[in-house]
Amino acid sequence: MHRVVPAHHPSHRHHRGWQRPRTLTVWASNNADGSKDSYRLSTHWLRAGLVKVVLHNVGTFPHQAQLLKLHKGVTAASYLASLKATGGATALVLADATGGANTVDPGNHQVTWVNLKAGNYVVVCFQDGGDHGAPHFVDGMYAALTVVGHGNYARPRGRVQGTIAAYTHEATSSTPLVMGFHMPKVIDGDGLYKFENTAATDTHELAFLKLAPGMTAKDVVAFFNPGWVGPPPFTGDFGGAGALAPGARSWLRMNMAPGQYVAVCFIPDDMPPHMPHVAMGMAQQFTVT
Ligand SMILES: [Cu+2]
Repeated sequence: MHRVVPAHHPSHRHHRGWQRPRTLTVWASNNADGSKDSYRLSTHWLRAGLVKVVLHNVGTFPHQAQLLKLHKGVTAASYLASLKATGGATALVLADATGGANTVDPGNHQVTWVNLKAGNYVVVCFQDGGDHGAPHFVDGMYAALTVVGHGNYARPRGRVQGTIAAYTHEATSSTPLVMGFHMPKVIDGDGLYKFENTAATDTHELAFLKLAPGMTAKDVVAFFNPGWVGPPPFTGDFGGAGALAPGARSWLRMNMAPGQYVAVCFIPDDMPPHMPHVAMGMAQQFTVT
């Protein structure tokens, strides 16, 4: 028998957060010369818990959608002002990296999932492709986002095919500092994978580059250091998962054609001269089938 729940029943008085969506779709675009970049967001409110983040690059330069949770007292406006004043150097001083969809080439997309707690967030593109080389947040690729309510920790549906773990092994008296990725040597190009940051203090991201023929992860590291001669050893951005604070995790749906790829992290090191982690050796080659 059909049961009608009366309007005054407690189930009709959910916390308002319960009615907020749990999917954030971001369309990233730019004008012809790259002097203006912009996001369109499906929502500026999300419900706490497992959130699906979908990035569509509808522009003509590579773009990303990095989520960051602002520290108490930091507003979206003050954070942007600080990023602009410091060229992005305060990104992880005033906020925690909370995943998102990493950089994809024009026409491509990336799907990720992450558990978010209530708070004030921003979506930021730190890429600097364009006519004058400024990071895209300077040109408008920046948005505020609010997460409300309570959510239980959850993982996406579907079989997780493997784990990619970013790590930092701090230097000891007998071993050097090493950063890298523990990951399967062969990745399913449509598979669902977990990404976790096992470092104690470093923020790490997971970005995929396609290797140019004959090139290796060593070449990619060399490219981001002084002295590289010749064309880039990679041919494009194939997504990945946004940066995560130490101890955090997310999931991503791979979107790569078969071939040779490299996983890299561009987060600037917290120690001077603040080299991107990839230049310090954080690059791992893998095969996509
Ligand atoms: Cu890193």
